[in-house]
Amino acid sequence: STTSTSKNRGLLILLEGLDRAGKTTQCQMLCNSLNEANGPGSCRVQKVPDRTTQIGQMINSYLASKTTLPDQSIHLLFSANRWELRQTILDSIYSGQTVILDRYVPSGVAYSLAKGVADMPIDWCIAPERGLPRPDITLFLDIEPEHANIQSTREDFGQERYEVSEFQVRVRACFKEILGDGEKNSGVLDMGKVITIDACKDIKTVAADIWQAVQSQDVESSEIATIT
Ligand code: DGP
Ligand code: NA
Ligand code: NA
Repeated sequence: STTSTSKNRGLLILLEGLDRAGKTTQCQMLCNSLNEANGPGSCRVQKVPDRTTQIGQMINSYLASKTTLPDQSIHLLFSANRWELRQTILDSIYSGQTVILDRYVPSGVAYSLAKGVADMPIDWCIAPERGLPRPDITLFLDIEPEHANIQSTREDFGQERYEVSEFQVRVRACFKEILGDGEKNSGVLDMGKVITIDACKDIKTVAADIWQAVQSQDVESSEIATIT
């Protein structure tokens, strides 16, 4: 089983990718499939950033361009938002529930790095993420930025701060630097087993590819790893 392992913990599964890659739809489809296979409530989706907390509301306001903040400040707020989620993620996993993350640390590093701010080198960007739970599997939903709208179920693309094509091209390059090419440890960050999914395919094919990738993954340790 992919959710309740022989080690009796759930999996931490991350879906990453550019805006409009179809992450939210695919997170829900994967979660539904896992709940069907392993029982209702055996899996849940956690959206990151979680915009419901006070820090999340500051992030939401920044993304809507209702407030401005120094690049360093917003970077640290996104990270703080993930730290707010840490304990509930760990509680879920050690109670046997699989957690699917809709974005996480790679977004945190890639979106800041893509800004090209001189005093925010990659080590600076990664530093506040160290110690957070490390995903067992990271699925990178890869799209060509110019094809993004084909997959989009969102009518409102372009409303938020980062939803600009030239910026998305740079974010994609940063994701690849961070996550690598799928070979172990080829990326700058250890995000567990990294699998690139061609997310330009139709929704059902992408869902099937994700399902197959998750099925072939076993938990290697009873303890969840941390990001180093
Ligand atoms: P989403 O709610 O998934 O649409 O994400 C909102 C936007 O914020 C999206 O353009 C990606 C970006 N984003 C997500 N996480 C982070 C982060 O940790 N840092 C930065 N700078 N941007 C992020
Ligand atoms: Na977005
Ligand atoms: Na995030």
